Parts: sequence; structure tokens; C-alpha cells
Amino acid sequence: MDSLLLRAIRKEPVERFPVWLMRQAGRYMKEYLHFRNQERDFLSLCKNVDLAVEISKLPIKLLGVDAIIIFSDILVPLEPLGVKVEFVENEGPKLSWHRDIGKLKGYDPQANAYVYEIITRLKRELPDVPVIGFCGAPFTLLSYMIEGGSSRDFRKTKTFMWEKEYDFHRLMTLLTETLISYADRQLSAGADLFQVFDSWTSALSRSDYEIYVLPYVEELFDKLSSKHDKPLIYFFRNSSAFMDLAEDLKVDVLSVDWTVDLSSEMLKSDKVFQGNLEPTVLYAREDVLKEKVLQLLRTIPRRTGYIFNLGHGIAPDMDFRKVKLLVDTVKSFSLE
Ligand code: 1CP
Repeated sequence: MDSLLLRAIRKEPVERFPVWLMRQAGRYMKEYLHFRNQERDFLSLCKNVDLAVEISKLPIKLLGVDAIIIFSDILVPLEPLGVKVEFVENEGPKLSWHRDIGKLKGYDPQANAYVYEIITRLKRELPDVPVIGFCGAPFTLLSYMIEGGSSRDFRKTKTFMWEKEYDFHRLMTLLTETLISYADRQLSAGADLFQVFDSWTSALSRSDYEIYVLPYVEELFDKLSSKHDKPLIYFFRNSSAFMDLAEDLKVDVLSVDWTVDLSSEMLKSDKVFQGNLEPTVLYAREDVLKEKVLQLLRTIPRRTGYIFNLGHGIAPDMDFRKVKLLVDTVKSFSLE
């Protein structure tokens, strides 16, 4: 496949930097809400292949981004383990399970067949557009299981991790095996590249990341990179604290948040970088937004090997026109 995005990842010459945005399909688009209202809840929407395919394509049609990320959620592979996942309107996810790790079921990847079908359909309908498969990272999923939902300070997750090391290890091992199998099936179904979201490393100190998180992420990327010759992306928050540790992972692209000084990191590293505009800039005035995007682009010390993205996802209350302005600004920044 010869798209702008994949050429940039291979560090081949590109005419401009590629751009896609985390959470690029969502509530900030009225067209999303139109599809959303056709199903009773968010998970049913994820399982409705026809609608999920249409939603996945919205950012290509409406924003003109350079990649599709499949419409799904990081929590869907937890259901086959025996975790009840619900999305409560305006409250976010709620997870319930019997809290006995020994009673969780072994992962059957076939239970998420609808995800692989979304990928197959997208590749058939838009063969020239790169399709990004994704999953959550083991720690980020564990935090949802232990907190039972979103959290501010992750106190249950951290005390569990420190106090019950053996159980923590058992659950992280189960999640890592689950995610290897789930990611493998997405790549085999035709995903052109694959992103792992470690959103809640934002809560961790460097030493806890190194002890409790890194070994499992290492295992995940070792397995995937040995089996598939497709680009792997690791998104991790509090990125500047873990930069040198992430550098040694078997990933092609590091997707970093705005704690990182991109230009100096890129000068030190051979990795491809993705990021890292503060999403809050999307609440600023249009001239400020545009200038912030250009400022970031001007500091990129390379002409390829870089993908523009936000440092975290788009929020539901952001203004579609500003998101479009952001994409247009990146696309108008010529490298020729
Ligand atoms: O375009 C896309 O990116 C859509 C696909 C997508 C992805 C990649 C969705 C749809 N979710 C995700 C990943 C995801 N889900 C992450 C990692 C990225 C990040 O950090 O933002 C996380 C943490 C989740 C968990 C999640 N899903 C939350 C809770 C966030 C928190 O603060 O704890 C919520 C509210 C969701 C629901 C969800 N997922 C996706 C959408 C469009 C929605 C909103 C559903 C709706 O209200 O209609």
C-alpha cells in the first residue's frame, strides 16, 4: 500500500505531513449523532457493522484526514472475558464483574468477529485509504476493570497494583494474551497499521510504569511485530516521563502527548513520531488555533517520519469547524 501515511512511516519523501486525529469520529459531528440515534446504546452501535462502517468513513468524507480508525472502543474485548460493559449516557463506561480473576473466561477472539468484519468491509470499500486497527493497552484496560469505570486519581487501581502484586500480574497477563489475540485478528483481517492506546499511564510515576506496565507492553509489541510486518503505534500519556523506555519497544511510531518537546526528541531518535498538539487548543479562537498548529509544524526537524495528531483525543463538545480548520491547516503546510 502506497498512501501518504505509510510513506511517512517508511520515511519516504512526502509532499506534506499526514494527519489523522484520535477520536476523529464522535459526538462533535452531527452526522455521528444521526447514526448514533439509530441504535439504543453505544455498544450496540459498535456491533452494528453497517453503521460502524459508515461512522468510520465520516472523518474521511467530512474532514479529509489521511487514515480511517475503525469505529469501536477499547473496552469491547473485555466482554468475552465475562465483564459486563455498559455506557451510561453522559457518564461514561460502567464495568461490572464478579471480581474473581480465576473466574474470568479465556478470551475467544471470535466473540469480537464484528470488529474484524468492519475492517474487511472498509478495506473492500476504500482500498486506497489506510485503515488503523486498535486496542487499549493492558494497564489502561485493567484500570477500567478495577475502577469499574473512569477515574480521576486511579486510587483503586494503584492500591491493587501495590498491595496485590500477584493478582495484578495474573490480570495483566490475561489482558496481554487477550490483546495479542485480538490485535492479531484485526491485522489478519486487513488493518494496515495498528495503534495501542495507553491513555491512563497519565496517572503513573516513572518507576511504577517501568515495573508494572512496561513488561506487558513489551510482550504485546514483541509478539505482534514478530508475526506481522505492519506498522505499530504506541500512544502513551505522561509521555515525557517514559520516553527513553518507550524508545526500546518494538514499535514503529511513538504517539506522544504535549508534555514532550517533539523537536528535541525527534533529533535524538530514529523512531517515527505522532502528535502532539494540546487538544484544548481547539477551544481557542481560530487565529490562535491556526498559529498553534503552524508553530508545531515549523518545529518538526524532519521532512518525513512524522504524523500530525493531537496529544489526546477530540472531546464531544468541540466545534466541528475548528477541527476542520486544524486539518486544513496541516494539509496546507507544504514540504515541497
Ligand atoms: O474516531 C475514533 O477514534 C473512534 C473510535 C474510538 C476510539 C479509538 C472510540 C469511540 N473510543 C476509542 C478509544 C478509547 N475509548 C480510549 C482511548 C483513547 C482516549 O484516551 O481517548 C478510551 C480511554 C476509551 C474509553 C471510553 N469510551 C470512554 C471513557 C473515557 C474516560 O474518560 O474514561 C468513553 C466515554 C467512551 C465512549 C466512546 N468511545 C468512542 C465514542 C465515539 C464514544 C462516545 C460514545 C457516545 O457517547 O456516543
